[in-house]
Amino acid sequence: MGPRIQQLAAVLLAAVVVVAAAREEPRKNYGLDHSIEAVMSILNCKSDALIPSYICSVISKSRWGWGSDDPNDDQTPPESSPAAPRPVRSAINLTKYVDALPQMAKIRGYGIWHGRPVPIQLTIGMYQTTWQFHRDMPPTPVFAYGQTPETATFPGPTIVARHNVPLYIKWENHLPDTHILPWDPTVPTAIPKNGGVPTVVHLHGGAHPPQSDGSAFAWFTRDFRETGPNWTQQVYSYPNVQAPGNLWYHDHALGLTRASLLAGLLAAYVIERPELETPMNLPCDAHDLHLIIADRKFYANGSIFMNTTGDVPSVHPEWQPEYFGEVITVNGKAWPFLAVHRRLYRLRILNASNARYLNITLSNGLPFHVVASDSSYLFVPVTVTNLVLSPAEIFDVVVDFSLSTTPEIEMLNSAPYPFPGGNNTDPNLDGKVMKFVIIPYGQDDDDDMPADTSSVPKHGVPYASVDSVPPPVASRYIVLYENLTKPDNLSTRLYINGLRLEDPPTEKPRTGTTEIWYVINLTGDNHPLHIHLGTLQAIKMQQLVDPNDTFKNCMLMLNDTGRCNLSNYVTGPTTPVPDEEKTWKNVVKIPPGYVTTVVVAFLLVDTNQPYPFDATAQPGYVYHCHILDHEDNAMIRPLILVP
Ligand SMILES: *[C@@H]1O[C@H](CO)[C@@H](O)[C@H](O)[C@H]1NC(C)=O
Ligand SMILES: *[C@@H]1O[C@H](CO)[C@@H](O)[C@H](O)[C@H]1NC(C)=O
Ligand SMILES: *[C@@H]1O[C@H](CO)[C@@H](O)[C@H](O)[C@H]1NC(C)=O
Ligand SMILES: *[C@@H]1O[C@H](CO)[C@@H](O)[C@H](O)[C@H]1NC(C)=O
Ligand SMILES: *[C@@H]1O[C@H](CO)[C@@H](O)[C@H](O)[C@H]1NC(C)=O
Ligand SMILES: *[C@@H]1O[C@H](CO)[C@@H](O)[C@H](O)[C@H]1NC(C)=O
Ligand SMILES: *[C@@H]1O[C@H](CO)[C@@H](O)[C@H](O)[C@H]1NC(C)=O
Ligand SMILES: *[C@@H]1O[C@H](CO)[C@@H](O)[C@H](O)[C@H]1NC(C)=O
Ligand SMILES: *[C@@H]1O[C@H](CO)[C@@H](O)[C@H](O)[C@H]1NC(C)=O
Ligand SMILES: *[C@@H]1O[C@H](CO)[C@@H](O)[C@H](O)[C@H]1NC(C)=O
Ligand SMILES: *[C@@H]1O[C@H](CO)[C@@H](O)[C@H](O)[C@H]1NC(C)=O
Ligand SMILES: CC(=O)N[C@H]1CO[C@H](CO)[C@@H](O)[C@@H]1O
Ligand SMILES: [Cu+2]
Repeated sequence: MGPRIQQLAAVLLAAVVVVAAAREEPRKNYGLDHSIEAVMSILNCKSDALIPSYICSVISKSRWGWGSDDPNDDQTPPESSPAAPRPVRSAINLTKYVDALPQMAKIRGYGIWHGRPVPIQLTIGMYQTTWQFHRDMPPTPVFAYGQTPETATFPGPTIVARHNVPLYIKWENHLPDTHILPWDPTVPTAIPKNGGVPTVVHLHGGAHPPQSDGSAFAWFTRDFRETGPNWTQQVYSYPNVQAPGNLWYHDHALGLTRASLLAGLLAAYVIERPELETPMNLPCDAHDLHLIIADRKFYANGSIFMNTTGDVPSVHPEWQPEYFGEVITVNGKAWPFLAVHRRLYRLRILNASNARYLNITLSNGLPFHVVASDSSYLFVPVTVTNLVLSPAEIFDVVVDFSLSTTPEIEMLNSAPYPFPGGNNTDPNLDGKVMKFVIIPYGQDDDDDMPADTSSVPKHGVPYASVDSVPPPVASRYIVLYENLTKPDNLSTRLYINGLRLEDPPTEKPRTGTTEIWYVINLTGDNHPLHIHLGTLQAIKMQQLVDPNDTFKNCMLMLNDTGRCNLSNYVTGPTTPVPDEEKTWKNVVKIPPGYVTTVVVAFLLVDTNQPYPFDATAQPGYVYHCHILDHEDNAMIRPLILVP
């Protein structure tokens, strides 16, 4: 079958499935905890019923509102420089923990046909709408994913797909003619001739054909009016052939990711495999939650703030190397709270910040039992008291709230920004993430809730180990550079191997093989390395000893690890790879001044089989830094697989 016929077949099949599913009431439960109804249910916790009354009374006492949308009516404290305009809302007095943590709507990414999951096609649109980030803030204009404009949310709906059941999605752009946030035409950017906001969707962590990867050059504007040079098709196909895990989907249009994700084009995607996961007996349904963390800064009128002045405006009038906001949002709410029972919860924590790293802890020291990281389960769960997340990184953890010694628990963040050498978080602002409020025994709003029989599994999956894949067939040096001004050291650009995205591909791995990448970070920042299609795992992190920048300066001139005598400098201490990161990852944190050795697998790691689709087709894939401001300018390179 050609791709077009396959597409048609899928559309027809989807129609059949929809009709069949409508007839098939009540749906069968396959003896799984994850009943389909629960998956489909919209766990929207807006209802006050979830908030015990004593908490509500505490909240109302601490209520603090602006009461005005007037940008000039800014109640921030006086600053040291009174001349500076102060359009930016201070978050200091945005009362924390007054909005309940919502769960985004779940969309089932498969149909049921004679009791079996079957492929369907979904349509998901991108809409401009408004979103209430905090009880006391005016509605904020956002770009959001949803099946309709009314149901579009920040973040968008969670798609729950089934292992080995293809899902087809028609992504529709309903966005206006202009972006709601500033972008910079001097960085490589998709610029349509006739206006409109270029978009293209990438499923982060997905193993899918290149035509469905969301190439930065495959963008399209509203109603497909205009398309980028690599655009081929309206409907994307996601085979879901990989191991089960946590993925996410977000915009990937050339030069616009930092603005479009900031505006709201991001959401979770899960691949489930019940025969493997049900025996793990993890908390499920209402006790299996997504926490999508993202930092934002707002104008006094509630609009998302993004600086319109670049740090070196003579080079890039608007581009800034990193976006940081002091307001931490979780599932689209600023410092929300969640009422929890004394039992186990599964929390799928995604850092969807543009540039902020997180180092999260629970204020009463309660540990996280990490069961998976990014889209892969661990070999065995790992218990930790803090988790360091780069942007785009996911940890899937179980927390046992029955062991809480306090009635309330704050989730705190201590990661300096930029990470690791930057400013410390403010303990009253970005140092806080959200709060868990323990529902006391006997005050249950659902006393008929069955006892908690879930558990932290003893074992994860055998394929998590780096030794489970075939030995590497090639090795490469990947060097991360930053162009800084002299003498101020302001960033004008970041890049990989001295090359641009537009330059011919140099990374051409053979599909079905594994490789070793030595990633050399010659910048001051930690960079989250993300490889489309492939999955990766750090095995060694060794510090460079280069006090006089001899190696760095040589590399800046020659870009040649041999002539610059790399081995003379890789002599520093090694830092162990944290146990909770020893599995197949979609992003690996690359520390500054280190050589990080990474195994990259271009095959299905659970079976060691090649991809059951043509991964060598055009337009290929990319790999890049997942600090979005870096990816846009332009820490991104093509990746072409060869037979
Ligand atoms: C913020 O709230 C605190 C305590 O309620 C108060 O002392 C402070 O003056 C407030 N700051 C502003 C800018 O309103
Ligand atoms: C909010 O204020 C900013 C800065 O003054 C302005 O650019 C933006 O258009 C305003 N947004 C709305 C929705 O009025
Ligand atoms: C915007 O960035 C410029 C350049 O770095 C800086 O001077 C200015 O203070 C920033 N504005 C705000 C409101 O943060
Ligand atoms: C979230 O991700 C951003 C970049 O994508 C990163 O800068 C930030 O540190 C991450 N935060 C956490 C808590 O992991
Ligand atoms: C994260 O925080 C913990 C405890 O707050 C600290 O011990 C650890 O060193 C931090 N990790 C990083 C990488 O900063
Ligand atoms: C770090 O703190 C300094 C001094 O307070 C401030 O000038 C700078 O803007 C801060 N950097 C960031 C990224 O917020
Ligand atoms: C670095 O910046 C300088 C001036 O800002 C520019 O001339 C040079 O081409 C840049 N180099 C790279 C590799 O971007
Ligand atoms: C810029 O970097 C150089 C070399 O690392 C350092 O010597 C200098 O102090 C830095 N300048 C500023 C203004 O930070
Ligand atoms: C820099 O070196 C890498 C190999 O380490 C190579 O692939 C790349 O083409 C080089 N860049 C330039 C600009 O020569
Ligand atoms: C670095 O430079 C200093 C002064 O120029 C010199 O004394 C020292 O030996 C150099 N260190 C190395 C490792 O080259
Ligand atoms: C994809 O777009 C780039 C940039 O315009 C172009 O160089 C390349 O040839 C295109 N590839 C395909 C397969 O269309
Ligand atoms: C800013 C910073 O820390 N840069 C370091 C990155 O790594 C190189 C390693 O050669 C160091 O020399 C730089 O000082
Ligand atoms: Cu980066």
